[in-house]
Amino acid sequence: MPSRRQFLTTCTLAGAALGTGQTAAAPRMDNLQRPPEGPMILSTWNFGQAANAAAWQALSKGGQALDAVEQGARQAESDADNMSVGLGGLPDRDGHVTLDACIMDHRLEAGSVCFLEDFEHPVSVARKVMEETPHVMLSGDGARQFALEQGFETRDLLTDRARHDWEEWRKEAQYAPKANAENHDTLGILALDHEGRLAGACTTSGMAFKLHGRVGDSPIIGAALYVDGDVGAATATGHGEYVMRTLGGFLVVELMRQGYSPQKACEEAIERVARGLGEDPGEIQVGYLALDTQGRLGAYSVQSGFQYAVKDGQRDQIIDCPSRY
Ligand code: SD4
Repeated sequence: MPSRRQFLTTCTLAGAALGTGQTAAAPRMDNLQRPPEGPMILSTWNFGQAANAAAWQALSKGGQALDAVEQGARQAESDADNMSVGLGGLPDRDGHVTLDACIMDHRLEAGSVCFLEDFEHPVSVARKVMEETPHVMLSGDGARQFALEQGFETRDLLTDRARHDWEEWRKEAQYAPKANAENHDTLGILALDHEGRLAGACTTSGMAFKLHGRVGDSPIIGAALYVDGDVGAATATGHGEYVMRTLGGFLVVELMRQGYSPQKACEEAIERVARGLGEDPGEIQVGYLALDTQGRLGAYSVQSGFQYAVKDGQRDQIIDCPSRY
């Protein structure tokens, strides 16, 4: 398989040979400014604190923001107690643990996998898609084949606990997958490194007991994750259908580009979600996190209960997110 660089070179030569004058888009150049307060890591939910620690360690070992978010996501993926990510994730209604993940850096480079089964670290497969292929997203069997070709090993991710919960659910289930405010634990992680590079990653087993084949927002670039190194980064958690319909990650970053603070950008993006919810959000939950190139952060959710974890040179905290309802 040609690498991304080889593919771009081929396209450039082909464009020139055809006399079209069209060349493939070159990766963007770094246009970095060191963040005044140093590096920062931001993650969804309280378990994000452990992910932040892994990400911080990657930074301290000389890693870049991209390495940090990958390591943070891998930590969550290996945590069998987290029942919405990787190992231990709750299955779909047919008993399959299907994974969605993506990763993106400050130069608009991005990789994603969705509807992938049997790999503990979908985020690392997504990074390989970004770095080793001319594509952004691989799904299902194709993603599996690619992961195997890249040397990833398969593993059964359905733990006894997740199987038990699924079997309990099946006793009552009417086979209508249902989201609720507690049924969310996706990891979205954003990092700003010493040099001012931004990156983000998102990883999940998705909505518990979803229809087989359902893909949520988490692997969709522009939905649960968007990063633009000139502006900022945003990630989402919660009821994916609401994030996908409003392209929340991209929206937050574009609002920051227009001058909104990260906080105001998250609030406006939640407002778009809330438009369809009326006076009562019911069980719908969406939470956004944002981080700009200066290390200013934003966080807002539809309803209370969403927490996020922040780590920088001074803080290592879990914070209750302000909410619309
Ligand atoms: C999804 N957004 O698949 C994910 C679920 C989630 O915290 O965020 N859970 O819809």
